[in-house]
Amino acid sequence: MQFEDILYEKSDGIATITINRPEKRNAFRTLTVDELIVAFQDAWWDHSIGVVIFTGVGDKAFCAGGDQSERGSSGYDTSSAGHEMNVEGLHNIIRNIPKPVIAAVNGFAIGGGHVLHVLCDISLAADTARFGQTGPRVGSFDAGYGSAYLARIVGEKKAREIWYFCRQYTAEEAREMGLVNKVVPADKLMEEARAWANELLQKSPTALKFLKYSFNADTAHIGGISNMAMSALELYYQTDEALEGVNAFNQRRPVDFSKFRK
Ligand code: 2NE
Repeated sequence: MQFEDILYEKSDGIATITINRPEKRNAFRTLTVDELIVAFQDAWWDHSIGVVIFTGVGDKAFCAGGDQSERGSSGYDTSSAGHEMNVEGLHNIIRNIPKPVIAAVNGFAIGGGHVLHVLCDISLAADTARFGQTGPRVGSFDAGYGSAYLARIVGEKKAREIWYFCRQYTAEEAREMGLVNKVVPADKLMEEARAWANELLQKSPTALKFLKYSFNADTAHIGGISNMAMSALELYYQTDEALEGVNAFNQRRPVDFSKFRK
């Protein structure tokens, strides 16, 4: 399989999917999302694969969310894939692939990149990793799994803090709030992820599948909210308010939302 924006390899029962845009802190564009979906689909149907490890290239970032340099008044540029960015499809496949997905968070997990690790079954973090949402600062939001499912994990108060204030949290803080399962030295992260994956490979795949679907069932209603939220986001991206957020980031200037407080 030929990919431009990701790396995909399979060995000894483990599929490793790696976002490969280090110059953009592994931010995803429309093509990246499509390629991730294709790789997850391949891992889904390949019966030699029991676990997926999801990570980013380099030591700076797991994923910095949507590529803001490709965002304009009609949302994310469609030219790299020929259609709108299918973030919802990516969320759904991480949730629904009937095998555990381990996020190996090797650096920044920010914005839509933070949501990706939140959706994984297990999150392991390098001690250098940093976590956070940025939506209200850059004119975006994930009012589907990104908020409602996050609240299931860290609780309502903490989830609201994370989204409203757009702060960054250390790996240790993330572990304390239940957002990651374990923190390890950065140079041991992939070794640790493979050890967790190998442990899972010793377990009954069918039992794991039913457990995953059982855990999912309790939050399945968020899928409906996600449909609404992603549609709302498409409309919001067309507003001057959302454009102020993304333009401020791209122009490296302070953001000013004051005139939109109406
Ligand atoms: C990730 C973070 C915190 C890293 O900061 P730092 O200081 O380590 O690096 P720097 O200098 O900000 O970034 C390095 C290079 O990566 C690019 C930057 O523009 C910069 O490029 P150069 O100036 O070297 O050319 N870069 C980083 N993140 C990018 C991004 N998301 N898109 C395009 N280029 C990016 C810091 O960079 C940061 O805060 N990044 C923005 C995070 C963000 O706001 N992401 C989007 C949130 S919205 C979203 O993801 C989303 C959603 O909410 C709903 C649906 C779909 C997507």
